[in-house]
Amino acid sequence: MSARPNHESAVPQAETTSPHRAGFACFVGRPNAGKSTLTNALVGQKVAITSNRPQTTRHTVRGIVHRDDAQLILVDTPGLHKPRTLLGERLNDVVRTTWAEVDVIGFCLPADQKLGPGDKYIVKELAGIRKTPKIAIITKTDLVDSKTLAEQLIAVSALAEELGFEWAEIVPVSAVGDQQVGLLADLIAPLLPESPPLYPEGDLTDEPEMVMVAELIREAALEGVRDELPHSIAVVVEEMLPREDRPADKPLLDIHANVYIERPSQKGIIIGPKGKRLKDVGTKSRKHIEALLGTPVYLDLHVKVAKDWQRDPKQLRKLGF
Ligand SMILES: Nc1nc2c(ncn2[C@@H]2O[C@H](COP(=O)(O)OP(=O)(O)OP(=O)(O)O)[C@@H](O)[C@H]2O)c(=O)[nH]1
Ligand SMILES: [Mg+2]
Repeated sequence: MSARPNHESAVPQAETTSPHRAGFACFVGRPNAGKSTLTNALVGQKVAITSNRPQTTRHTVRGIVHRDDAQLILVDTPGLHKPRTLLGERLNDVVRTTWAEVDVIGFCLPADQKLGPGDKYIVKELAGIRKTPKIAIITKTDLVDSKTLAEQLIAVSALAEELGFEWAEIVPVSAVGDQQVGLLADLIAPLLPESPPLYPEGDLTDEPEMVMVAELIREAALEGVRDELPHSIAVVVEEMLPREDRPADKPLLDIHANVYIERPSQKGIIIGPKGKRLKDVGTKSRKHIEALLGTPVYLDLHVKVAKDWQRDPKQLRKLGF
């Protein structure tokens, strides 16, 4: 990842009494901790897909928060986990590269789960990054009572002490309940370096449209699938072309995308009886894609087998990892 955009794209800023700040803050934590949901809540728009399946995010996604006093570039990362495949290893590498580059690290810990070995493993690594301020973010506070939350706050604080560092802040938030999300931005802003904005006003992400479209299809495909299948799904948009011979006031965008799975036996599950499941995935994701692109879309989905792609370097490269 190249951490900073080209400075030529930076927007000049008038002198003010308190200096303008801009920089990068990443969210790290176990899979399913609520990192992407929090990123979206802060940005105020969906820039990262979310699901109740672990390991939903597979690349870093930047979400940009524009304020008068600061520009926060949030870097949502894949959940750090014990890797079982080459893909898993690659995802963990992405997380480690990211937290070494950012100005602030936000460690996300769900309020409704006891601080476990997976969390300790991550925080131990974070403790080694001395120079970067670290914020502990207790997510999903809407799911617990105040006593459980208080215990979690104490546990995360004690863990840092044990490892010989102190959190710059400890913040409980609920992205779904919109509790303290604004406060979190208020706490990150002063930790960023003095800088003019790094992205033009109005940019909420730097994700390419084709990637966002593929992600929206994957998000719809993840719904309702279980066990190993969520991990086996990958989506690649092959083509996005305006349909020819359409009147100017009735445009249509043709999108051709492939949904990859790992084994022929998974094909039937994804497609469903008489193709119903795949059709539902198409209908659901098309709505989100149309909202994103602001144009009617014809979505053509094909299911293909990329044998054991999570473990195969060649296939991984083809799928963009
Ligand atoms: N009740 C509640 N649920 C939440 C909250 N934030 C996230 N969730 C749910 O938790 C699940 C995981 O959320 P994600 O944002 O995808 O988690 P993640 O940390 O990005 O997961 P990975 O990308 O797999 O690492 C989803 O079902 C979310 O709806 C919250 O504040 N409250
Ligand atoms: Mg995520």
